[in-house]
Amino acid sequence: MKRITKGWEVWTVVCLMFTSIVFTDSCQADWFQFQKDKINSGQTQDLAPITSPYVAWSSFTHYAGTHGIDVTPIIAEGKVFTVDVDEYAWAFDIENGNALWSTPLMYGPRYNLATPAYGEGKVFFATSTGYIYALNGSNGGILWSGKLTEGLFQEEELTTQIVYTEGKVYVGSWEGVYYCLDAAGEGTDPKILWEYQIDNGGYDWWSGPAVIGDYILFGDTESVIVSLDKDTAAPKDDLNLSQHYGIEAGSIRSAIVFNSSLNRIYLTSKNGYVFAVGFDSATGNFDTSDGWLASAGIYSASTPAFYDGRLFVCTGSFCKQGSLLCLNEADGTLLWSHEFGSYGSEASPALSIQNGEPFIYIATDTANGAFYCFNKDGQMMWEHIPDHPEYILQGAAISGGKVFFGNDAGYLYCLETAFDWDVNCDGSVNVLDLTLIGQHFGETGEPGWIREDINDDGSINVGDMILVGQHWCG
Ligand SMILES: [Ca+2]
Ligand SMILES: [Ca+2]
Repeated sequence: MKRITKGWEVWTVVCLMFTSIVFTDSCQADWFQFQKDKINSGQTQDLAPITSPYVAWSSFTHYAGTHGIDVTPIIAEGKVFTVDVDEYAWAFDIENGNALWSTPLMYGPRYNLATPAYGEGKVFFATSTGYIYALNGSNGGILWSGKLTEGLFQEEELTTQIVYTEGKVYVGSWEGVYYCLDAAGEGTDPKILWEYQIDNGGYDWWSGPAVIGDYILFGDTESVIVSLDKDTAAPKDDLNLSQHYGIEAGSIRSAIVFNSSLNRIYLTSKNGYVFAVGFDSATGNFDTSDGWLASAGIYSASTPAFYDGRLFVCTGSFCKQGSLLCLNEADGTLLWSHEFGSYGSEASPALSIQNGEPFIYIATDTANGAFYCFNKDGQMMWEHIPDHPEYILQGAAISGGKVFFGNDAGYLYCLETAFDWDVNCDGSVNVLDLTLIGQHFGETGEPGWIREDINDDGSINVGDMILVGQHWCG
């Protein structure tokens, strides 16, 4: 008790001396669409928390039955955009989570799986009722909109993520049509530039496109991937993965990611396979003499992400046990896996590259769905279960030291690294942190062995309390 009293005296002095907090902004890049860009790279050089995450902000959208937010957030204009179960489109201030606008898309409620995309000041949304919308990113006003699909019920769904690039918007439907639209629209209507229709099968959830050079690539429910001219839809090449590899690949629920150094694409299929296939971005042709096939063991809907010879991918779902896998990018052999237990993850890994090392961000699809950071060797850096726990169907967006995700409770979360002096990682520097130091006052150990040793000198003492005082925010 005496030690705590001593600490309080010191705190009183330093509190009078220091009244302001200094924050340093880290570099902030945008995350315009699913897995960040038109090739679904899923990686950024921006920082993200690798230790001590805290909820910088959380914002509620809507919740209905068992669903809330089922798409990955996207980042542009200093805003975080998402769409919820009631088909409300939202923009939140990236710094504080304040709702800047929300726009009811007219034909909800149905839960949406199409991650929106941003381009030229517009946010493009596709819905499970088959409508496409372009909203003004500044105020949420609907610039143009219209229905694309013709079927009913599930046949009505626009099912894939949206990709925007160079004035064009791409999206696919359950009933088997891929669309290319003019981002400018036609008055208040959509302007379709081309449609590509298949006779058998359709486009499964999340089987979004990649635009690589002059070509657009995507996979279908019959395990066929195609390469088309992105401007005309003229077919360039196709590959039936089941036939080529002599397997039952199943429907493709993955987008395609491109490694421009190796001239390879990666994707997964529903029956638990991971594919690496050579792709010549100059000619638009697949090169089946390059690449490999790996078994992921169980269902996957995850779009892989890669960095420096390692490929990361998730398996499982709310009802299927699954893992985070790391494969050798050279030959598809398993380097490590982290098992989740009776459930898995349908997230696509998002990577933050820090000092040349990838950190992997994913979430789990279970009732207490958690958000995770792993390092490249499979060590779990942290696990965060939201204060409104629910299933987390999708992955994350990363920007400027923050990581963003939504869950089925209808909450959008922003996690950031807690400052060293925020001992209990609650986002405030106050009496609670000072109390924790007081409880360990006088203890010694390895430098920084507990968070209370803020100055990493191996002793819990006045020096640590001064740091709290210097950053006091009440
Ligand atoms: Ca605190
Ligand atoms: Ca210390």
